[in-house]
Amino acid sequence: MSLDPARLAPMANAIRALSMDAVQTANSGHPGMPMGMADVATVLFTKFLKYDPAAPKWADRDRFVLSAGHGSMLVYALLHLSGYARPTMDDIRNFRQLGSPCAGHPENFELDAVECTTGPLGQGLAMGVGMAMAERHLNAQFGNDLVDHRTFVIAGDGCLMEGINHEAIGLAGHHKLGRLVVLWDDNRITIDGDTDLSTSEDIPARYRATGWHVESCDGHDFADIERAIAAAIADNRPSLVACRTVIGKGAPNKQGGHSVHGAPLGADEIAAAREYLGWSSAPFEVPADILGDWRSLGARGASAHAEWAGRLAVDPNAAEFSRRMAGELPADDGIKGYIEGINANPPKVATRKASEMVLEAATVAVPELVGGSADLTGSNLTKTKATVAFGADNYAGRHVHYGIREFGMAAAMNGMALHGGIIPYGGTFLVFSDYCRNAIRLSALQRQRVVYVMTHDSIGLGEDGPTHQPIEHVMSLRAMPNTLVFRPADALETAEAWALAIGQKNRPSVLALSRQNLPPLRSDAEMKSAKGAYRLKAAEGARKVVLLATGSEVEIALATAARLEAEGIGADVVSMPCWELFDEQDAAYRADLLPADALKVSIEAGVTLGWERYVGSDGLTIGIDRFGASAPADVLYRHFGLTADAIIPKINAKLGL
Ligand SMILES: Cc1ncc(C[n+]2csc(CCOP(=O)(O)OP(=O)(O)O)c2C)c(N)n1
Ligand SMILES: [Mg+2]
Repeated sequence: MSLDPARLAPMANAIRALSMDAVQTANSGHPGMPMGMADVATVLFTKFLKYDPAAPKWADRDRFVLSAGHGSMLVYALLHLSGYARPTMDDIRNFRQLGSPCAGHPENFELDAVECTTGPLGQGLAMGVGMAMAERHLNAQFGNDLVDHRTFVIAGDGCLMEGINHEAIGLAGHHKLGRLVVLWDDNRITIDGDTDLSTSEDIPARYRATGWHVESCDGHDFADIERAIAAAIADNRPSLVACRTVIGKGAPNKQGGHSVHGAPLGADEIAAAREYLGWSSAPFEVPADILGDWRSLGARGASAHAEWAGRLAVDPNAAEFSRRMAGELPADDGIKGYIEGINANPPKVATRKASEMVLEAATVAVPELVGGSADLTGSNLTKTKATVAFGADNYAGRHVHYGIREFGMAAAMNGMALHGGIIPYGGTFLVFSDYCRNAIRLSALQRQRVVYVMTHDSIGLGEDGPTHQPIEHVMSLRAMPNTLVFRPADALETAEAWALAIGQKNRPSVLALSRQNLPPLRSDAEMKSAKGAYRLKAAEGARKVVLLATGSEVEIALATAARLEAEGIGADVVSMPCWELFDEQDAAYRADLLPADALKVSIEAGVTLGWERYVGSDGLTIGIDRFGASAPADVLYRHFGLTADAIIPKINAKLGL
């Protein structure tokens, strides 16, 4: 179809009408961004984007990310108009209401065609970078016949102003992700007012300096938009297209001002907008000819999809490609065999080292594992022999040097997981999980399999001191829904944690790993960590105490139990590598580990807040409720009372002995 403005303008106005009417009906939402970007989005969807509304998950579709997630009505309108089964017009009528997939912000788990959940500004663009990395990686592995698509992002001033933008575009520029195109809604308005209230940055200059190609266009001139996007696609660098737009375009009295950002236009202004746009249809009605234009353009993608399916059918790697894209692990993840090896000869190593050892096996057996580290590769031990560096000269590489960009790394990993075909894992120090915390939260909210390798997990890291010693981190990550937090106690539990983490199709895992060496505590083939907690040692004398511990403190619990037994006090030791999995066990299993008639004592080198859940209000919590200190690890363990010597008197006091 030609880009005859006479036909494109009403198509864009359909987006404007649906957006203003849905926000008005909900009495809540953001009309300004969808109305302002309606023209750009119409050109993108009608002229450039490769998609098939009948197959929203087609592997080789272009990815479209609405990073400015507050403008969610833009994507809902686009999907409906172009012919996706959902959202229906009723879904749009129920915008922002309970049960409607047209949620306040786009949610990947509500609509198949929503590529990622956006709203936390900046992260959509950063996930787009991960999607573009995934595309190049899989292209390098499977070739142009199967993987040959682009990632388009619509981002607002806010997305570009956030700190994560710096990290994300640095990665994209460095890796020359030429298939990434960011359409910037350059409306010079944010919530507070004009952007000159808060910024005087030369954004195009910053992008150019970071290795990007920059175009600009009049975001309300269809031909100019087409020219700019075509130029962006033609360039082999990632591209920013500055689309100069008027926020709320079409609302004659309010457009261009910040009042249209996030509030309904009101009945009078909506009537004025209908007049101004020449839009006479009732709310939620789109004239048949305009809908017909949208639908016929949407249907275009079916042939590209069919051609791709034809190529897949004869491709020698079809089965492997389909397996990876479906997120199914290979029959052998390499970990079972590895566990047999360490059980025969249990190593005394730090759990970060144990993680590297199991990854050596897993990265050979599971080619979709793509690792990385935020410049702590030698500390996090994420790189294996099978995983060489990813880069513009080798997109097939499987280890990403993310640089010192924790947030950018985590968001990119989300993008890779969402893209499909990759199980991303990446490392930093646990204490810096705060730097990427909102992206971990988005892994969980988006139900994505991302594995966070968070090493140096306690005061056990020693001399680097309190800035580097996690205290509240393990517990605060446990507070995050749909997230598994593992704190393994030895090499075997670390291997089990990895097997469990990569087996989770719909949630992220955080592995909290020690810097210091830990002795082997168990050697058996039963995957005991799968239950989240298990009895490592049963009381020999009459049981009076149950010690609950994780990670490096399980060793201390065992030493404490031995001393108690010597005094005639029977004590169980329960290793508890993953609270969340334990909480999923049946009541009988949980009650058996946490008997009512014993004193329950938790030992963990972190905040005690939360352990009451298991030890009860009359239990004992041993931990650290203050910041750490700089000293060798063994000195710190004594200083903070995490030794059998310090713990025994507290238990005796509780028992009234
Ligand atoms: C990380 C984050 N901080 C703050 C917000 C709240 N917020 C939503 S939209 C917005 C302003 C965004 O401005 P811009 O991107 O220019 O959008 P426009 O007003 O042009 O639609 C803010 C501060 C958010 N969603 N995410
Ligand atoms: Mg703006």
